[in-house]
Amino acid sequence: MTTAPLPTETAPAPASRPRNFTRWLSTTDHKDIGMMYLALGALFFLIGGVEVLMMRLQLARPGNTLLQATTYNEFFTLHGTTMIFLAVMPILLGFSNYLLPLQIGAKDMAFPRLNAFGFWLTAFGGVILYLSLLEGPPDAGWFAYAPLSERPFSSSLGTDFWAAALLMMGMGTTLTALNIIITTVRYRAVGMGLWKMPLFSWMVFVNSFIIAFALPSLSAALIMLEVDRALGGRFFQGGGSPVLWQHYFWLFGHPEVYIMVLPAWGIISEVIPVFSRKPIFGYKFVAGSTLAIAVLSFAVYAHHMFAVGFARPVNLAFAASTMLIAIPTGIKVTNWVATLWKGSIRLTVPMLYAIAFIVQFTFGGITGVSFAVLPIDWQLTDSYYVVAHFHYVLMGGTLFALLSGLHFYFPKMTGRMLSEGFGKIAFWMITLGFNGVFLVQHALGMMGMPRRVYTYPDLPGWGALNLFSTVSAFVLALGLVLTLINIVISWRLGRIAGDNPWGAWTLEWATTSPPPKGNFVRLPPVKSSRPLWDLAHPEDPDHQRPPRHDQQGHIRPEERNHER
Ligand code: HEM
Ligand SMILES: [Cu+2]
Repeated sequence: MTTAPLPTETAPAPASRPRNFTRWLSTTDHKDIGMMYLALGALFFLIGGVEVLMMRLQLARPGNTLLQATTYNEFFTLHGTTMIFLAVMPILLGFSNYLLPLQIGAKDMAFPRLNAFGFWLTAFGGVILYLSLLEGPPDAGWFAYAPLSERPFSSSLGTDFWAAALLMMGMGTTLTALNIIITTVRYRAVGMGLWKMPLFSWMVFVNSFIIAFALPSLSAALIMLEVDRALGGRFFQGGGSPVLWQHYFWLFGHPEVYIMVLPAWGIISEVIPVFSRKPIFGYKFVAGSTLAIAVLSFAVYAHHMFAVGFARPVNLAFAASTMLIAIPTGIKVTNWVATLWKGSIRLTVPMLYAIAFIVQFTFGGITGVSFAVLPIDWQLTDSYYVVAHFHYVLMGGTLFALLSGLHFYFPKMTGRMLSEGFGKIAFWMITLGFNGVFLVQHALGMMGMPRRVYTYPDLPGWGALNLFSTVSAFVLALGLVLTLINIVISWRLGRIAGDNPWGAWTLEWATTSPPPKGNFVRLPPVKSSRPLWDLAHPEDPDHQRPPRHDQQGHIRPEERNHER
């Protein structure tokens, strides 16, 4: 194994960190904004977590009376909305903001002030959502189906706050996406073609197009809903069509799943090669399949609506597209596993999270495809099987990838290493806790337990499985608290990281940790997708390697086991 030496002269000490609170308010540095997104996401993750622990306590035994029905409705609405829009989205925008300019060798985003504006819109969206507590929180679920979300059935102002919050956050996210697109197109380092971009940047780039095309559908739906609610309009009520809401919502809602998962895939595609000491297997396939997914993510949206009762050809079309999207997704999983294959694997904490990601995400993907089989969907829709499925994708998938990224990039962001020992204990608690919470919910769903119920009767097995799920949730929560403690302590006392502690190959590791304002003192030349490898191995650079396969398509013998 070879570890790349540090390729740059050491840059001067970073002078760009805001030192006091008011500077945080006015900063336009992409790294500061990235950190603020991460902090915002962590804060709301905590809030969404407390909400869900209350829900799990209520569900711990049959006939429990800790929460009332209405309170439970408010909690799951706030939990779902918070986790998606205020925890996961800000965290992935935080990584995108922090890393994209560094990975492509840029000084900052194309429009730094717009970038800051996007952040503050998101933050104020969060404030508005929680201001609803004063007026009665929203209670129509995170997808706010009409007519439940219309005035006659949801008369408090909560749903109006909810809609206003989502509109504001949507605007912020869209502006950020446009900024990312322009930054990527205009500010890549000399020599970095689109197909040489690090995979995280590549996926964030593609993701920004999904954002730009998906969010308008949500915004339109929200405005129509407000016309109904505030002005007595009839889009989704009184002769309008409640199903219209579902079309608008899921035309945003399914791409949203990929909006959350693409950056996660990007992180995994950075972490796996570094800790296998091999280049990613099939770079072009990993990158290219992302494009297929971007298109298909819109084409599958009505698989959330099979229970509506479409005509048969419509059902078939959406079932088929849903099965189809498993192909480019499967390509990615195959490429990650092939990268692990015969690599010299280092089981660091980021790598552990990445491996858990692959297993759990694949599992969640398979239960997802099972819904494309219509009779299965009709049987299991709105049951705990669905809750189990989407938590495997969103938490076992996305959130585990974000935790992988956190442990991988913490040294770059703070200059210090997280404790590996602490990290491993937390990893096992989080992984066992997570699987404990959600694995049994597949069984509960198949036994007939509906979702969104605040309590349930004492049917055989229901009480025991729910109790197991609740206890596991606390193990999981404890693991997350340990992670937080690890962050706080290591930030002050952790081992000094240096520029490139993991021996990685992309440009963000070619500058100091944390990077100075303007990011780089001098950029190394970029000729392949692994510039730091090329720099460290002038005798064997990526861009001069003969193809790995001979003319018959077999891997050449000297390529087998070759560490690149
Ligand atoms: C900390 C671990 C978590 C636990 C224990 C948990 C548990 C739950 C529970 C019990 C429900 C209510 C199910 C129902 O009554 O239908 C729920 C709903 C939901 N959760 Fe989580 N969750 C967790 C993390 C997350 C994360 C990380 C996300 C997203 C990224 C998320 C997204 C959602 C969504 C979208 C809903 C649906 C809300 C709705 O029905 O409107 N959860 N979760
Ligand atoms: Cu979907």
